[in-house]
Amino acid sequence: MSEEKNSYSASSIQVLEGLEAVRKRPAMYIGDISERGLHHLVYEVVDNSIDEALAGYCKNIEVTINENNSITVQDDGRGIPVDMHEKEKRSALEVVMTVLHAGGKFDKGTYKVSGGLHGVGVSCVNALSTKMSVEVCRGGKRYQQEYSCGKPLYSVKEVGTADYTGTKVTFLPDDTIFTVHEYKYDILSGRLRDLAYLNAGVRITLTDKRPLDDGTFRSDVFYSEKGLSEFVEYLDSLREHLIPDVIHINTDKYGTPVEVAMTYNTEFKENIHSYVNNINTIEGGTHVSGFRTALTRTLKKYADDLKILEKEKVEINGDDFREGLTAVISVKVAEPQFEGQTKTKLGNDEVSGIVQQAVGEALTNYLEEHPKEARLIVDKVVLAARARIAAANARKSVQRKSALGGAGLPGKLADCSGKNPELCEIFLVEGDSAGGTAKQGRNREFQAILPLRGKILNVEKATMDRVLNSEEIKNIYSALGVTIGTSEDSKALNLEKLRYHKIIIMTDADVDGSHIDTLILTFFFRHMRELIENGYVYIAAPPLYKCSKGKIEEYCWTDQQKQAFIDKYGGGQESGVKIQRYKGLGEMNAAQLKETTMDPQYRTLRQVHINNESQADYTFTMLMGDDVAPRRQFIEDNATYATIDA
Ligand code: 28G
Repeated sequence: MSEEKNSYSASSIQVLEGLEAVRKRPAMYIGDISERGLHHLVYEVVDNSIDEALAGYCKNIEVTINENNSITVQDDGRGIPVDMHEKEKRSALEVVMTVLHAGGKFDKGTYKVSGGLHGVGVSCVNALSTKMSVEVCRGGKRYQQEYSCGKPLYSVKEVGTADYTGTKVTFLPDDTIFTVHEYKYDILSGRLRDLAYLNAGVRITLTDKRPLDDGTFRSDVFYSEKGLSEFVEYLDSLREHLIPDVIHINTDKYGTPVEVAMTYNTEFKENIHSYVNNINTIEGGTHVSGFRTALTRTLKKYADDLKILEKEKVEINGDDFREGLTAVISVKVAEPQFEGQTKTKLGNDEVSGIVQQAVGEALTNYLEEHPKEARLIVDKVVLAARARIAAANARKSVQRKSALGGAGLPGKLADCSGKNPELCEIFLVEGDSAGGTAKQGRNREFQAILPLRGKILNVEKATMDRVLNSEEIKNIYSALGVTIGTSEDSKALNLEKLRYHKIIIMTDADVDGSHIDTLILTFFFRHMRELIENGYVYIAAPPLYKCSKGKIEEYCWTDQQKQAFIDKYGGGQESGVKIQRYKGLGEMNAAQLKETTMDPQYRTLRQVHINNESQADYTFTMLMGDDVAPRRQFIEDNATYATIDA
């Protein structure tokens, strides 16, 4: 055997072993094999195009969801090189598509700035796809290669000519590996919108080839000329502005690109979204702490110099500077260290000072050049400090009262007898009457019931002291055992005190029920986000129908299930079977509620995830805000999720 042949077979064996490893333990490479992992495949491929855009060669990226749930990504970059790879004895294209970590994170001089959280590359997507094909246009020619489960079906071949350049990849995820097979347009659009804002000047098109009910197709173009300042404008577009401008910082400090955009609205929450190499760092990290330090110091110094705080006689802390703040921080770090539970917290110490310096300088300039806006911001900070002191007093009075009332559990809570939080569940139930039924239907050893009086406070517009003083919200957080943290520098919940590891929202399957769901979720998202991030929050799924024929009874959760019952037992005729439509939890007796919705053996729970932080921020603002028109639009767009009984 020749030397060449030898090294070829050696590397091809390595490739096969690599692909096999990915297929054996997919979660190790892409996080999980459910909805998230399925969508992650798209991000891995798009990241390649983004890298090509950041290198300055690609302006347009088109993402298509095909009718069979395969995905096509096309870019107008230089096209992946197809020449022979010296060491590997095959086309560079084949190497990129089949070798684990091909292309590496660090080519000399440049670094791979994008790269999904897992940054595993397109070869992993290939390994997890039953079918994949790549087409490259380069040097006037068109090349192609196809694969099955990552294995090439033939060597890279020339298939024609082309008067443009670029790369096009189509893949069909392996449905024996993934537990979810349908792509969700909204999940992809959320990430692609973020990417367009984070990478100004790149046009990203998303098209869904699966027809809607009316025969039309969804499509969006995401394009931002100005980048993060437009991102912040978008995030605050439904909020009332405190200042008209977005402060935009775009610089390079000691070789680290730093981009920050910020503004203030008239609300009371802090909305900081941070990214490292285009990855959303939901746990923050050194770039965020550098930003906070700069914000606090610069604003404090400005207010001190004008002796405003002295005159107002108020003690300011770090939180006060961030009420009503909306900011996006994006840094590109050559060797990012990701820490934290979900590996989305930047650990590189040097980044803190870099961001601090960049933001400090730019903000100082802004305040000096805009005295009117500066005054509005400082006044808002003073207002925030006063509200915080009022909230602290409110909390003290809550604590005092609960100290008097023994364990401090709300009177309406029917607690469980078990004490191990990992095994315990709490149902937040709409209304006292359903609460009563749930109490009878529960397993009192590990299931607690907290009935809620209808619609809870809309926290979206409320100050902290109003939130803390709301009776229903007090009941929720005292039953859970966690306090809403407002201590300096840490809004972290005391999760070790959490009394239940499953918090289950159980409401009627109607419009009011879903409104209550969104009110409770808004409260968790804005004030107890870690509960969602740690996977503790669920929504119960009561059935919509009970279908029966003689002694045969079946519960149905969808219209399709109902139709299947009718087809099977009624010969397709609804006159032949009995169908009971459940309009509310109250229509079920305790035994029915138990066996359909509460008993772990039979129920299905929907776990609540935050797919995309910026998208969730925008959506909650929209759903809970004053403006009715976009809310109606949202409900129309999502009508399939909320089947409304006429
Ligand atoms: C459409 C779906 C995903 C891509 C390129 C372009 C180049 C490239 C990609 O190089 C790394 C570096 C040079 C071999 C780079 C083209 C330099 C010159 C490229 C994509 C290994 C790969 N000309 N476009 N990779 N090279 N788009 N889109 O994958 O030595 S990947």
